[in-house]
Amino acid sequence: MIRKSFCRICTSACGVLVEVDDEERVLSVRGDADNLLSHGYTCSKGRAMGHGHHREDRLLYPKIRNGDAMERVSWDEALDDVAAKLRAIIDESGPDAVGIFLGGGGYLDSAAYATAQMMRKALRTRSYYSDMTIDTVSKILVGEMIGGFAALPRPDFGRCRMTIYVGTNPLVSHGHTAMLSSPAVRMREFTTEGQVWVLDPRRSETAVKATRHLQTRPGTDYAVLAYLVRELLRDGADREYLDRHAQDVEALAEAVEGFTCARAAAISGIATEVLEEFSAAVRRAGRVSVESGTGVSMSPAANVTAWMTWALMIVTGSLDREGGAWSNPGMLTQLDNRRIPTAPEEGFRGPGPASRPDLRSVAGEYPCAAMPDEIESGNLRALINLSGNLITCMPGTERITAALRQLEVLLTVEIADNATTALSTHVLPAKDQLERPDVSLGTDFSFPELGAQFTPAVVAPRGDVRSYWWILTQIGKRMSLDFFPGVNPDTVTDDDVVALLALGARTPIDTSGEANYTVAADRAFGWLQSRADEFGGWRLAPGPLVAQLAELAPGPDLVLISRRQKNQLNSRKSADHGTTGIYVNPDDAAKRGLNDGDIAVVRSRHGELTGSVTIDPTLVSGALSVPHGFEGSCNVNQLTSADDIDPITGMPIFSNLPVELARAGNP
Ligand SMILES: Nc1nc2c(c(=O)[nH]1)N[C@H]1C(S)=C(S)[C@@H](COP(=O)(O)OP(=O)(O)OC[C@H]3O[C@@H](n4cnc5c(=O)[nH]c(N)nc54)[C@H](O)[C@@H]3O)O[C@H]1N2
Ligand SMILES: Nc1nc2c(c(=O)[nH]1)N[C@H]1C(S)=C(S)[C@@H](COP(=O)(O)OP(=O)(O)OC[C@H]3O[C@@H](n4cnc5c(=O)[nH]c(N)nc54)[C@H](O)[C@@H]3O)O[C@H]1N2
Ligand code: SF4
Ligand SMILES: [Mo]
Repeated sequence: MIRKSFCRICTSACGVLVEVDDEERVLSVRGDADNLLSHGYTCSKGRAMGHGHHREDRLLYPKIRNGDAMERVSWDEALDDVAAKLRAIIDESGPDAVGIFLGGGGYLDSAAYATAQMMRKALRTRSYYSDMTIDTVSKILVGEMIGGFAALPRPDFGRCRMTIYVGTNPLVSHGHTAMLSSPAVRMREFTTEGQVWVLDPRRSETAVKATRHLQTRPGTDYAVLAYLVRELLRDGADREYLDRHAQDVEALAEAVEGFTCARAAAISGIATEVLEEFSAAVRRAGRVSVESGTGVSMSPAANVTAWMTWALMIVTGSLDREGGAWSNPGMLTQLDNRRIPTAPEEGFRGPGPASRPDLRSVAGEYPCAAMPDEIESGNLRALINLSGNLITCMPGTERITAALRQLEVLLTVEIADNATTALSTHVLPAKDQLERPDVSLGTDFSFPELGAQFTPAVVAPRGDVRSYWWILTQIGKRMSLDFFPGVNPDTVTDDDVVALLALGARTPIDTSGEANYTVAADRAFGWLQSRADEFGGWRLAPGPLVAQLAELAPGPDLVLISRRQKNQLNSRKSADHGTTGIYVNPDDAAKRGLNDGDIAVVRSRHGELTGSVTIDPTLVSGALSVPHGFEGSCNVNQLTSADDIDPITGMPIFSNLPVELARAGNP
C-alpha cells in the first residue's frame, strides 16, 4: 500500500510516498512528483525515514532515573512523578526555576511546537531557550533592527536575476532559514535564467554549481559586501527607492566608506579585478537576493554581515520586491495579516537571566549561552527538554554535561536514545513523523513558495509511544495548569488537534483524509516594506552594528569553520551515517606532517578534541572544519564555550574560532 505524506526531517518538508506492508512495516520511501512544493524530490535522509522508524534504539516506553539506572515505568507513574517534581520546584523557587529548551525534534512536530508556546505562557517562565540562539539569532535581531520585524528574505525564484549565497551550502543543507527542495535543479534554473555568486571559504557543493565562487578568507564576507554597498551608493543605487523607503542612507555611506576595492581585497583575499567584476554583475542584474547561512550566523562577523546583506538588497531596491527578495509570511500563520509591534532600532532585547548580566534576551528568549550559569547558580532547577540533543548542540560540552547532571529534573521528550537521554531524569517517548498526523506549521515561513501541507498518520505507533501534545498537556493537567486551552487530553484526538492548528489558513487545508498540499498563486510582496514605511523606512545604519563594524579585526592563521554533511542531520543517526573527523586543507596538513587518516588534536582557547584527519582540497588554506552533531571524542563543542559569544546576540562563536592543529601525542 502506498501512503502520501511529507518529510519532517528538515524544513524543506518534501512530499513523499511511503510504501507500507500489512504489518505496518515501511518498505520504501520515495518522492511524490505531484507535490507542488517539492516536485518529487527527496534526499537520502528522507528516503531513510523507514529506517529511522524501525531502528533498534527507538524509545518505546517511558523511563525514570533511579540512581544510575533508568527504569521502565507506566505513563501514569512517569507523568505523575515529573508533574509533582515540577510543581514542587515552582512552589519553592518560582516559575523561572523551570526552563524549556525547544530542540530540533520539537520544531517539526506542529502540535508539539504549538503546545510548547502555550506551555511557556501557562508556566509563566522566562527561562525559555531554543536552537534559535545557537543557530540564527543574528538574522532575527538584524531583521528587527533594520525592518522592525524578524523577517527572513529569500530569492524571488524564477524572477530574480542574481542570487548571492554567503556562508550557506543549500546543495547539502537545503537552505538555512529559507529552504530549497531539489537544490541541484533549482541551481541549474538560477544559473540559466540569471547568476548565482557564492562566497565561501570552501569550494562547497553549491559553489561548484554556481556562476562564480569567491573563496573568501573565513569571516571576511562583510568587507566584500560593504565594498559592493559603497560602490552602489556612489553609482547605481536605486535612489528613488531609497528616498521613499529608507532612512540613514548617509550614515550607511559613511560606515562603508573605508571599504575601497583595495581594502576589501586585502581583507577577503579576493583579487581586486574579481571584486570589480562582482560589482559590475550586481549593477547589471539590477535587483539581487542575498542569503546568508550558518557560515555567517555562527561567526564573530555575524551581525555586520547580516546587516550588509540587507543593505545590499535595499540599495538595489530589491527587498520585498518582485525580481529581488521576499519574505514568506506563512500560509497558516499569516504574519502579513497580523498586527505585530515594530521592534526598536536595537531589536527586541530584554533583560537576560540573573546569573548572566552580560547577556540579554532576544526575541523573548534567553540565550542558550546562559544555561550553564543558570543551572550552576541554582536559578534553573528543572529543564523540560523538547527533543534537543543538548550534549552535542550546546557550546562547551564538558561544562554543560556537568550542569545538566546537576538539574533536579531533566525531562527529555524523544524518539531515540542519545547522550542527553542518558543524563535525563525522565525520558518520555513521542510519536515519530510516520506515526502522527501533521500540518506544516513548523515550516510555514521557510517554503520557497507560499504553501502548506497536511499528512495523516502513515503507520500505527510502535511500543507505547504517545503524541507530543498529549504528553505535555497531561503534565500540565497534573500541575493544575492548562497547557493547551480548549483541549482536554483525555478526550481529544491527534486528528482534532491538527485540524485545530490548520484552522484559519489563508487557503483552507483539508485535514480530514488524504495528505494534501496547497500553494498560493503568488508570493507575498510589499507587506514588510509597508510596515517599514510606517516608521520612516528601512533603518539602514543601526548604531550597534555601525560600532561593531568599526571594531572587526582580521582573523588568526587557522580557524575552525562550520559545515554540514549530506547524509546526516545534526546529531541524528541516519542509515547512511555522516562521518566524524577533522577536515584539513592539504597545505595546512603538510605543514604539520599530517596525512589522510592520521589521528590529530584540534585545540582552541577553550578545549580540545581528537579525530581522524581527512585531507580536503575544497577548503581554503587557514580553515579547517569538524562537523557538529557527534558525541564522544570528536564532539566539536569541546572547542567552543558559553563564555565566548557575540556581545550583542549572545550567540556562541561556533565558526571562525581560532584553533591549533597537531598530530595526536604531540604537545
Ligand atoms: N559547534 C556547533 N554546534 C552546533 C551547530 C554547529 O554547526 N556547530 N549547529 C547548531 C544548530 S544550527 C542547531 S539547529 C542545533 C541542533 O541541535 P538539536 O536541537 O539537538 O537538533 P537535532 O540533533 O537535529 O535533533 C535533536 C533530537 O531530535 C530528535 N527527533 C528527530 N525527529 C523527531 C521527532 O519526530 N519527534 C521527536 N520528539 N524528536 C525527534 C532526534 O532523535 C534528536 O535526538 O545544533 C547547534 N549546535
Ligand atoms: N544534510 C544536512 N542538512 C541540514 C543540516 C544537517 O546537519 N545536514 N542541518 C540543518 C540545520 S539545523 C541548519 S541551521 C541548516 C544550515 O544550513 P547552512 O547554513 O547552509 O549550513 P552549511 O551546509 O553548514 O553551510 C555553511 C557554509 O558556510 C561556509 N562557511 C563557513 N565559514 C564561513 C565564512 O566565514 N564565510 C562564508 N562565506 N562561508 C563560511 C561553510 O564552508 C559551508 O559551506 O541546515 C539544515 N540542513
Ligand atoms: S530535503 Fe529535508 S525534507 Fe526533503 S527529504 Fe531530505 S530531509 Fe526530508
Ligand atoms: Mo540549525
